[in-house]
Amino acid sequence: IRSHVLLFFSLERMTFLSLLLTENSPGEAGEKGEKGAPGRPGRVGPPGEKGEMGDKGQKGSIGRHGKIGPIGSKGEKGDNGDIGPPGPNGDPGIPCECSQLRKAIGEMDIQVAQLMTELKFIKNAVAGVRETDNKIYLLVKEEKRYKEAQLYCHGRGGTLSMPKDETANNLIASYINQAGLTRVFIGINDLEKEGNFVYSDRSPMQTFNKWRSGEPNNAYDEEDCVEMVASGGWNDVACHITMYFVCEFDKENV
Ligand SMILES: [Ca+2]
Ligand SMILES: [Ca+2]
Repeated sequence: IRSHVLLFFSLERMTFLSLLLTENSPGEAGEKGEKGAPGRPGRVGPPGEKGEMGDKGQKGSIGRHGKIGPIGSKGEKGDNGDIGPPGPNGDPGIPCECSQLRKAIGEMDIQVAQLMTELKFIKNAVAGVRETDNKIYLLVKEEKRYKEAQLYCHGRGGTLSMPKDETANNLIASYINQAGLTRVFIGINDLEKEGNFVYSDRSPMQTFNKWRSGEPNNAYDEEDCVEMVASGGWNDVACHITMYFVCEFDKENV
């Protein structure tokens, strides 16, 4: 600012001196001076009027990804999936002696069954046998058909009882009565030839017999086996019915 003020005053004094020289002694006009230096820039003008709104700018580029949001709430349980495919075969097992064990068990089962049968036989025997000088009689309290009863006695070294005299018949009858029974199979049949009764050892009937009145009658044409009733009497009956029976054993064979 101060340099401008000094310049201003120096310009004013030059103008005043110039005027004094003009009034006092007007000379001839000098030569035209050289062109002066360009003047200072002018003052800043007033702001212009507001222009019209420009065109809309272009769409900006896509912004950055936002931050990851908070964890949502737990969803509901889904349905069961399909059954998967079967898995691969397992490794082979350790070989065992199973077949031998099964065989052993099977044999033991058979032995147990045999022992049970023997036990029944012994129970019968303990219950009391009857004997004569040369025979032993055993009442078997198991209901069997005639042929099964005969097999049972034969399997134990005897036969179905064969009363061949009064003594034997009375003994068997007594045996039945004391056991509270009314009938048992005895070893007499006409299986091979109708009306031709023989003992279970195939020996023929002798003169001795204890047929009840009207027997044997071969009722319904099917009575080929013989029972003894409590009185000691005999009756031919069907072989397929089942009842208790009496075995006899020779003492020599026991
Ligand atoms: Ca008959
Ligand atoms: Ca009869």
